[in-house]
Amino acid sequence: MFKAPLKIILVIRVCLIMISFVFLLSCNNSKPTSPEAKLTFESVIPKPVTATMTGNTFVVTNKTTIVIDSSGKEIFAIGNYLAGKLNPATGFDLPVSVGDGTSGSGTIFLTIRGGERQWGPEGYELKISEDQIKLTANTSAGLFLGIQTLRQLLPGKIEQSTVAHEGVWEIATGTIRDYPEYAWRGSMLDVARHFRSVEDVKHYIDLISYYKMNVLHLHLSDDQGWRIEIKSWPNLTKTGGDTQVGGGKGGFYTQEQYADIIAYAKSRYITIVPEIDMPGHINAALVSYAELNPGPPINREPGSRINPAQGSQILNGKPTPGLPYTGIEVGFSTLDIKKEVTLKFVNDVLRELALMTPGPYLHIGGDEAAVTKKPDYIAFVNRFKEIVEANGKRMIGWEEIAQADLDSSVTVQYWDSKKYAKMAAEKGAKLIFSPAEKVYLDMQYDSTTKLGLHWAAYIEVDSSYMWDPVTRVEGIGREQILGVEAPLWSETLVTMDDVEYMLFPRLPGVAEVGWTAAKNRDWDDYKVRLGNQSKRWKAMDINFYRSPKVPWID
Ligand code: TNX
Repeated sequence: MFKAPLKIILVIRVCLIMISFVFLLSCNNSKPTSPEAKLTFESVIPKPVTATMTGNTFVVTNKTTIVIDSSGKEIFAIGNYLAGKLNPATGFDLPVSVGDGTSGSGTIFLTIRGGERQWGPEGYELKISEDQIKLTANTSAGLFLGIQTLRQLLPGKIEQSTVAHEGVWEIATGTIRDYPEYAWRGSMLDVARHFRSVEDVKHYIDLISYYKMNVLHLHLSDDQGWRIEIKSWPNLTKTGGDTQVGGGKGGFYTQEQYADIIAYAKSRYITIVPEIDMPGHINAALVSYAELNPGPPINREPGSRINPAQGSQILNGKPTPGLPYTGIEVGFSTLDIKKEVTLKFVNDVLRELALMTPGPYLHIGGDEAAVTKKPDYIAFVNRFKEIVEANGKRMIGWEEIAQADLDSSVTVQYWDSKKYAKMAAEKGAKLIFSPAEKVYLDMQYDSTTKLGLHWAAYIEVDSSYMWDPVTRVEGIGREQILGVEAPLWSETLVTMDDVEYMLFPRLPGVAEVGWTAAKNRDWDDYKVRLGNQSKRWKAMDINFYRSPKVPWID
């Protein structure tokens, strides 16, 4: 009598448990991490300090909301920036609102409260559960950098500028805690040899900020062109801005355009470091003002405009200081320290440059001054330092400035000579590491590369990744190293496609050398993560070199 109902009760019980389990699962929206989302989570570049997965999935849907912890202008801009990165490919219109992060599921919550000291100003934590993503940082810069990681946690198609109809926007759940090894992670763009429009510079800023770089060094003058408006010396751009390598029309930034670039960089937490290259690499200024030329003025009235036809006559000839130059030889021009007008020129240029640059640094070049006498060179650099400081800024120069009287306020950019790098360190200067044979991104990948030069080395993607600032120059300790910078000289780079081809795939590796501690870096691990980036570059329409060293997955 009793036995049958007991069995039935048991079966009913088991059923109930199963039903409630399924119900619980569906309530939780719990979905195990897909292999794709797992791979994506493991492929972040630069590699974060720690990253652990918890096995489930957060899905961005049209119900997802972005919530910020205060109504401050800057944090609101960051919320909108994130929405701007997610909306085009998803086709959603994610709202940004202020809240305390407790408002239900499906939120991406951005907060600058509750961070840890150890993360510093650029660190962040991403806590991803099935129903919320919480991004915490100490500053808005940290939030911005955390968002770059978040972008990389989504499928590569998220970077498309048009709706990806087949897109499923899954993110693996887990926690990422992250902060940089070096404060200076930069790239230099040479806009002197080939000019780039403001829009192109903004695009460059977006490319480098995606990999958490925070400095853009603009090489604004060289023998072939002067690219920044100096109101007290108008011919610098009127005449000196007219040329570029190969004879193209060149160009320059007005002070307003330069301000626009700086504002854009600021919104991406990037500091602009402007460089006026002196006392060598100065031909564009000598062309613009005959009185700046060493010796007697050449063949024309001071300040007169050069006839472009006269310039084209020397296109393929030897460089003649004071005449327009569109070739690629270096080291033939110099300022003359004995002329009074020279110091007026330097004073005016650096004063105007300081006034239009909110960042703390002015770069005075100082490289390859092959026709400047050594005592003059040293006197020049010492004067540059005084003038830069009188204008409230700190001087940076290429490694050769190590020969001058430096102190701990100066930063030296090492590019070739370990001797100069050491000399700079011994004088107490800080160092930025840009070893040409590793991170000169204008160097060819191998002998078949059509663009670029190869005077320093052929640099394949593994070589540009496998080095470390601390072990690079014996005798320079970690505490004197500010960070790393990848220069892109542009003698051979005409279009933005050319620029992208030289940057990718090497740029992310240099960014990782700057961000990720050496003990967490390993080529065999890195190349797999790099191989997972190409889908992103395709979605962004980036032209890149498909290095045979990398297992591309796309
Ligand atoms: C050296 S490195 C230069 C530049 C060239 C570059 C080409 C340095 C400070 N000067 O003037 O553009 O090589 O790779």
